[in-house]
Amino acid sequence: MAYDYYSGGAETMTTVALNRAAFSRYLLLPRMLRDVSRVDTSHELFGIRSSMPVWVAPMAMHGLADPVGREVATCRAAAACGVPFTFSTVATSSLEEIEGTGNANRIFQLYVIRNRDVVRRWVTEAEARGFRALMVTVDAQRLGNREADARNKFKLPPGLALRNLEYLSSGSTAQARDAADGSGLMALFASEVDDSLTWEFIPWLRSITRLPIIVKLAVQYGVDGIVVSNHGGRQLDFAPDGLAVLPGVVAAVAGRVPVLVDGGVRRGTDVLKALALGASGVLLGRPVLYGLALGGQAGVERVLRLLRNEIELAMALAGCVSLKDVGLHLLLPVPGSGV
Ligand code: FMN
Repeated sequence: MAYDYYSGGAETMTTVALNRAAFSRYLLLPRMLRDVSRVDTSHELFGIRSSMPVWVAPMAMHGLADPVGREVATCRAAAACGVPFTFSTVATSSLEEIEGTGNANRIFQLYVIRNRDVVRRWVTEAEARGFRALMVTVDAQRLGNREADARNKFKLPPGLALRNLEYLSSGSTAQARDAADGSGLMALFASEVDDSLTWEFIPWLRSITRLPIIVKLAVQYGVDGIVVSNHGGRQLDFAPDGLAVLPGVVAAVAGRVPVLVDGGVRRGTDVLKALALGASGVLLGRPVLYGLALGGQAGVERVLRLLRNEIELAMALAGCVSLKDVGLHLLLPVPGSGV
């Protein structure tokens, strides 16, 4: 049940496959005879520093991978590797526990539920507890049709709770645990998440917080950053992969705010390609959960270190000394791949 939930996506899973395939549309053209004895992978966005141009993506329910460590273990691993951690609304740890991890670079991901008093409470509390930014997810007013979860009657195992949703009096955590049939998560989304949400929400959010607002897409509503994402292929099946639309988004944004991208990033070369196409950074999803399932905090640290080493080596081999050297000149579109 947990593996299907983590690895799966919507319906035919075409978008899940596209996310990986996208990176194969580009080859890398290295530059030679550059002094790469010291390669600097360090990165900063919104004042949030990272040891590499990668943040941990918001992902629900880390307790399915590591029932003891949960998001706390992931957040600690990210801290040990100098990587920012995004904490999902649908987490199995509390805001207080995450504050206690010692990771100074924490972002709170917001699913907008109908109950705006609780939304306000999350935002205020995240700000008070030292979270550095808000990431508003706007592609999940309804949950995608994840058929494996419905078949498995996906539910939250005993001993875990959706701590942020405990602020609701409606017993939503119980709903995720006890859906009569079908996916418990689907039942929870249908009852709590605001499917009437529009852009008018953004100015409201701006009025209640000083934190940077990142939308996981809209400069005109006063956001501070954008994540180009298809939710790891878990929402609209046949949504395009991030790389396909990234150059258009970057051109439209024209440098006004940073543009991140996610989906299918697995290798250091993937990160280079995303940056070369104009991304300001990438989010890393499933590999983090797989590391957590296999080795708890140490497993997540290993995943992040492997990726950082790959980025560093790829930069050296491509002749890039710092992230500023990564650009479109490195890319050779594969002939016939449509780019
Ligand atoms: N995105 C959110 O904004 N909020 C979530 O709670 C959330 N939960 C997720 C749970 C799982 C198991 C996975 C795999 C993804 C989830 N996502 C969520 C999407 C990720 O933030 C991210 O966009 C995606 O996983 C990136 O693709 P990748 O897994 O191929 O790296």
